[in-house]
Amino acid sequence: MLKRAITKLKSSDKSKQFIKYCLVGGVNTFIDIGALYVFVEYLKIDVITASVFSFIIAVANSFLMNKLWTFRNKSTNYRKQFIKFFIVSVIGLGVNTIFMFTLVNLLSIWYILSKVITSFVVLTWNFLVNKFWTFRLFQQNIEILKNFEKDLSIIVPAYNEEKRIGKTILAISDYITTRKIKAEIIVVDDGSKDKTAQVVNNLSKKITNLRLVSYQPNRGKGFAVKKGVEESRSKLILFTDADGSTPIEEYENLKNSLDKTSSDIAIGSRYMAESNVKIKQPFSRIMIGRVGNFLIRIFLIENIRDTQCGFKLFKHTAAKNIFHFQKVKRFAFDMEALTIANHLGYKIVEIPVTWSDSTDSRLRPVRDSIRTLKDLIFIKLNLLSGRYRQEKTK
Ligand SMILES: Nc1nc2c(ncn2[C@@H]2O[C@H](COP(=O)(O)OP(=O)(O)O)[C@@H](O)[C@H]2O)c(=O)[nH]1
Ligand SMILES: [Mg+2]
Repeated sequence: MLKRAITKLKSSDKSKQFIKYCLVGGVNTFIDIGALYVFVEYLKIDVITASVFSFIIAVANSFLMNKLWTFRNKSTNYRKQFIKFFIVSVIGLGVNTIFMFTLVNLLSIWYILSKVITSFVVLTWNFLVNKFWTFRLFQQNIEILKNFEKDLSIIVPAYNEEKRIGKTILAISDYITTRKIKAEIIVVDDGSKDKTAQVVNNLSKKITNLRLVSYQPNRGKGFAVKKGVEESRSKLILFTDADGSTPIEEYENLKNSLDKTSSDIAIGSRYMAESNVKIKQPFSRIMIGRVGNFLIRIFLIENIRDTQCGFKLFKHTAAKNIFHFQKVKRFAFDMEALTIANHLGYKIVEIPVTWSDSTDSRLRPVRDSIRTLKDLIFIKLNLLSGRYRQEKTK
């Protein structure tokens, strides 16, 4: 019963698309004839040339209407899609001519009936090829939960963190216990050379909702967070650093802002007037961060002051969709996540947080700045070539 209802709903969605496509076709017939009339009568262009121009105008209009309305296609690659659409239209015109010739001249069918049959064939051909080729969207197999096991997953990426992570986990665990939050802590450790895994495993004997995800070899913070998101089965997903630079208490501010502003993502920020930076990062790191933010603003997304703060909260669906497309494995993954979020139309709110920098850092300024710069270009190219284009799963 439910299955049948779903199938019906899906098919009605498809037929809606086809009806829209036919409507666009109708509008275009008017545009085509109207433009032809103007060219011939007012601009005194000969009929054949005018009909080529009017055909191109009609195709251009039909392209835009179908892209933006019928198929709601978000790809920014207009040129490639238009070329495809044009090819389909020209072939359609060819099919139209062949059909008309065959039906009217060879089979002697009344020309109006022939036109009806031909239009139906050509429209269906155009519709299908445009749907599955020109405006193809890659439907992804993303598992989006509707029933959550927990309210919150706290992901802590950790690399060589034996000294810092114990204190951070205890603080998080205390916090969720006193606040009675139904949460789990997921530590993602990849190839640490110290006793990180052992420390976490020991703690997990006392803290039941603590989990360790481990793999080899080391692949960077971005990859670790992605792994954590894949593991999460909670309504909200937070990631935070193992050094506890931002205290877990800030979670509440982020969550409240998510609710208040109906956003999908709340990100901690160190660079807002109300931010409370107790211990600053070293000057060189602040400079790197600032330059990074500046470049991001120019190239990728405006309006975000601090893309790099390691404290970010996502709604389940947003996190699953965004991290599915995540490709950057190292420190630029934040920028990529926010770029994808923006591209998929998720709403981001930036919240001032407390930050006490921990001098020990996994980031190596020169090597990682160069990598980040390279990643920035990689992200922009992905964006332009439509690699983040895929339809999001609801
Ligand atoms: N799993 C994993 N975590 C990482 C990796 N690199 C950094 N991290 C974690 O990312 C967080 C931020 O790193 P940190 O060295 O404090 O960077 P900084 O605060 O930006 O200087 C910490 O929890 C690190 O353990 C990595 O390659 N793998
Ligand atoms: Mg740190």
